[in-house]
Formats: sequence, structure tokens, C-alpha cells
Amino acid sequence: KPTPRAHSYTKYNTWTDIVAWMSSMTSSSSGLMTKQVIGNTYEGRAMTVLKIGKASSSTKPAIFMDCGIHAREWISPAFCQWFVKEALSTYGTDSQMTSLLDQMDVYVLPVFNIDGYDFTHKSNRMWRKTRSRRSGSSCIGADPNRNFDAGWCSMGASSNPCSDTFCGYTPESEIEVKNVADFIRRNKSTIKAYLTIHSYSQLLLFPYSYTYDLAADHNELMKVAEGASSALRSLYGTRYTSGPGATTIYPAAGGSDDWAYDLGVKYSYTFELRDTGRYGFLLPESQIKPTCEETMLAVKGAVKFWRRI
Ligand code: ING
Ligand code: ZN
Repeated sequence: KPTPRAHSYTKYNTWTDIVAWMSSMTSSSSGLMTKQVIGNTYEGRAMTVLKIGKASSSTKPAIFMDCGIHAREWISPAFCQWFVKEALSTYGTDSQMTSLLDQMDVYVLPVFNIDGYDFTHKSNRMWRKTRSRRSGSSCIGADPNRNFDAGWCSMGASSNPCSDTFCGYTPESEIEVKNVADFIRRNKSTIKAYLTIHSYSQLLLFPYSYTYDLAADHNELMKVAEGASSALRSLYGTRYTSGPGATTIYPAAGGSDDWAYDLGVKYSYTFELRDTGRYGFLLPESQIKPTCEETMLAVKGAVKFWRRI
């Protein structure tokens, strides 16, 4: 058996590379990380959630984080890989990471829309949606971030299967969305925070996107977002804007953060990573490291706040 090359955290890895990486990281984690398949994608790829945390006899609160809900936003899966590496390599030396993983579990889904991600590597770099097909339409896929059951398809989404923001035929019609929603519903009592990583625009968004109404926890959500974005800015001066999705980016129904919030996951955030449009989805690999480093500060800053309350 040939020795696999070391995984690179400063490249945009293929799905095949990420599969091998998940297995080797789990094996070498000394029990700090386990993996579980939460279902298959439309094309049959296994959706794997990594659970990171010190084993405990009592039930621990948890954070759920997904990356790669949109196929072309390559910096997002790169961040999930970076997060896992940092968590495993700094547990026991970094006091913040150690107490986080002692007290909480972090569920990481490195690539949500695997079929779409694979398609962007092989056929069309700018693909956004899933890759599901239906008889009656020659257009492929739905927007997974319009397919959650939160004001579904009421605004900022399209009922045209050919649109890039197609909401799907019904809420959770996309199997990837159903698999994630089922997992979060099953673990609803422990999941305290939901983070979903997108690009680009440098925003830290929170509910709501499907309505202009303010969330019941608006002030607290805003305070955490501002703390996280100031931690992020402290490293390289990268500026983020925080606010509810509807007024900060655009109104859009069926998003995962709104759905998680309405389910009862109070700290529900969408990150829009670098940049603000110079490269957009085609962020150069040279920016993976600085982007991931600063985003780690934002995530750890938010977590620090939650652990005080
Ligand atoms: N942005 C998000 C999108 O799905 C968003 C913005 C966040 C919409 C939360 C709805 C809810 O359009 C990108 N870049 O995908
Ligand atoms: Zn996106």
C-alpha cells in the first residue's frame, strides 16, 4: 500500500482527499474525534460528521458547524478542515481549546453539498446547488440554503428549477438537507449553537433572513457577532459587518440558520468569509491560511462568550 502524501491545509482539496483525511485524522486522534455517517447524498456519497470532544460520562452541550453548503464556495470546506486540525493539534496545549473540548462537543460536517463540490472540481467551477434530478425538468439541483423549512420559498428564492436559488420541490426535498435537519433534530437537546460557513462578502449574519422581523434574541446575537468580528479583525485588520440576514445581505427564505434558530438553537450564525469581491469564489490558495487563522479567532471568540452564559 503506498504511503499517502501529507494532507495540505493550504490547498483546495478534492472530495477524495477529504475522505482519506477524515479517516486518518480520526485514527490518529487518540479518541478525541469520532466520525459518523448521517446519510448519503443524492449521488450516493456518505455524509460524514466528525464529533470532536473529550469523552465524558455526562452529556455535554454541543456546537454544530457545517461547511460547503454551496459547491463553489471553496474556502468554506478549507476552513472546516483547518478547524479540525487546530482542534486536534492544540487540545492539551491551548487552554481555550482544551477547556472548549473538555466541556463541549463540536460536530463538524466538512462538506455539506458533496455532489456539488465534486462537480465544481470536475466540470463547472461556478456550480452552487445540489445535483438532484427530477422527471419533468432538465435543470439539475436545488439551492440547499433555500430548501430548509423556514418561511420556505416565500422570498429571495425561486420556484424555477433552472434558477441558482431554486428552493426545491418541497422543504427538505434535497436529501442532504433532510440528513442534516434530521441529525440536528435528533440532537436538539444538546446542540446550543449552529454555525454555517459560506463565502464571500465578509459578513457575520444571524436570523432572520426570511422576514424583516427581529429575532427575539436580536441584541444578544448582535453582541456575540460584534465580539467575534472584532476578534477576527485583530489579526489582519479584515473588516466584517454583522447583522440579521434580511437587512445585511438580502431577504432569503429557507436558510439553514433561520431554520436552526426556529428549532430552538439560539446561537445560529452564517459566516460569509473572504473576500469582498476582488476574487469572490475564486479566492487564491495563498489566502486560505490567513482567512482560516482569522476565522478561528472569530469562532473561538464566540465560543468564549457562550461558555460564560
Ligand atoms: N450567501 C447566503 C445565501 O444562501 C444567506 C446568504 C444566509 C441566505 C442565511 C439565507 C440565510 O445566499 C451565500 N453566499 O451563499
Ligand atoms: Zn453560500
